[in-house]
Amino acid sequence: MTSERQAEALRALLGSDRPARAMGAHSPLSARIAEETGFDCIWSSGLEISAVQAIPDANLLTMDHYLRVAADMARAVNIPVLADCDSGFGDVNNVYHMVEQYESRGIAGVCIEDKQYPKLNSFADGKEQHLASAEEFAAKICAVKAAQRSASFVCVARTEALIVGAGLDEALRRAEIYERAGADALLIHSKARTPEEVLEFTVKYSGRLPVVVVPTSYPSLHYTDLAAHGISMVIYANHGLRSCIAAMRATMERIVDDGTTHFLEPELVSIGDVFAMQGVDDMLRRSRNFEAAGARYVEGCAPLSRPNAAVEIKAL
Ligand code: SPV
Ligand code: MG
Repeated sequence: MTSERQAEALRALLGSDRPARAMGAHSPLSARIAEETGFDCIWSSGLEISAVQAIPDANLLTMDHYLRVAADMARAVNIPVLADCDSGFGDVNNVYHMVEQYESRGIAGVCIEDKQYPKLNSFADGKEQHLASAEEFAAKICAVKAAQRSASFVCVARTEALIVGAGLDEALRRAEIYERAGADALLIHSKARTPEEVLEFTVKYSGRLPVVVVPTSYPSLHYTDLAAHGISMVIYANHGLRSCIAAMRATMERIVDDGTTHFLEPELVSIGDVFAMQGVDDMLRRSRNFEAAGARYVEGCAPLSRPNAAVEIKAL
């Protein structure tokens, strides 16, 4: 699907009367599993992408790295990819360049957050985190809107006001400013252990933008509560990654402890399952068809003009 079609699909999800489910992913494989499971959209997670490189989520990777992974995922699935773009990889010029690149690589929309560059993951303790000024961040939203080619491309504005302890009023003030600046949706992030402050935000927010939440630290929030509070999208930002780590650890520990992989086998997916995820059967069928077509040319039967040959191979 083109970036424009993907963007339209993401917009439709944000405008739908049921909350959309976005799944955090860091590779085409994880994105494909999310799609197969029934998620509506992929969250190209900065935390997951940096974690699989075994480095902190602190803008240590370049934009090109995040872009390549997001684009690889967009190639592998038919659902839209919303890219976590941290604080925009720099200033307004970086944001403008970023949108040109992401949109041209099939990404449906970007999410930028109002922390200063370089950002640090919202859950990292041990360093005080600071907001960019509302003016500076509104300028970045303007840069997104100016750079996008398709009217449907989505800009999610994420406020970290609650994360840095600036309070609900500041979050609401920023939500209003970001909406005026042209954002298409608001992400209200929180690291509270319960959903109260996020739900209070949804009650007090009187704007018209769809609201997006990331219930990592408040997992008790149920899907039905989202709808009741008018929340448009929920992002399960890191659960795929965390389950991979748990599963890999358990598997590797068992191999060392048991001295054999025999007892593990029933718990693992088969190599055939892995091949299916990779599309091995499709590839082999395609190559057999091409080889058969090639052989027919050598045998000299029914030589075809070039356009006919293309049609014949496409139809195989
Ligand atoms: C991410 O998945 O990278 C996010 C969400 O931005 S969080 O880790 O909660 O900041
Ligand atoms: Mg992130």
